[in-house]
Amino acid sequence: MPEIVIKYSLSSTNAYAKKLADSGKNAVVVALKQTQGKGRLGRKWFSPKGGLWFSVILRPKSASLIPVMASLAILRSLKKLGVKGKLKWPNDVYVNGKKICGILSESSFSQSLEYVVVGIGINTNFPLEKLPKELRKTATTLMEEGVGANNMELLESVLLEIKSLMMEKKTKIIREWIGNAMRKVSINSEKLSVGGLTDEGYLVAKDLKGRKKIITEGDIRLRRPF
Ligand code: BT5
Repeated sequence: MPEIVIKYSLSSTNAYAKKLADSGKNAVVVALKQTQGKGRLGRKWFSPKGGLWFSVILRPKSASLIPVMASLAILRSLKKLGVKGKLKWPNDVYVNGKKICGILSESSFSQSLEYVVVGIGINTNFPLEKLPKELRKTATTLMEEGVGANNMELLESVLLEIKSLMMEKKTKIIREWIGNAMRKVSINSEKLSVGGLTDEGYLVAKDLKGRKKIITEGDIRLRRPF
């Protein structure tokens, strides 16, 4: 196990972990709460006390499937708690159609890849009222799903699963991802069905006419039923 740094409050565990990584350290950074938790594309991640907010410093050869591995590690760990999660590209974890976890992966390159900081936020032990009103229809927490979780045990499980996924074959990882992905989505209002992932972690989808598309960035929305 790497060194685990636990802080009561941080602006963002990713920001703290990046500083450690820049000084050559490897660690897992946990905060009981974050005051400026970060989502992707400059968005906010609300991180009240009770949730599991942490960042892992990794130094892999390639960063491409790291968020995919992280999402699978969470899925496997939730399964051990009897919770069935589903994946939404690029790397959200949903339970009963609502977001329970987000992943923010940030890479640093000099000549080549130096490190990846994978930030993971899992809504565990707090009620939905701790999140802003506008998120209460789209988000859920383990507590809200009637599941009690020990944050440190969940952390240990996710870290062990990431470690084991990093030794697994790409094809196996991609197959597991597809098997757990939500299939019917839309991007920029275009309806698509999810078919798979490329080796780089891009989304392979088909439009309603059966034309294949590779989606490299952006946000997808869910179409119901999933
Ligand atoms: C994410 O971004 O989902 C990545 C979130 C990563 C958070 C972790 S916590 C530890 C580490 N340290 C950090 O500072 N960050 C990482 P994105 O796909 O952009 O989704 C952000 C959107 O999710 C927001 O715009 C809200 O709509 C919604 N959201 C915010 N907080 C939420 C929460 N706690 N639960 C569910 N949805 C939330």
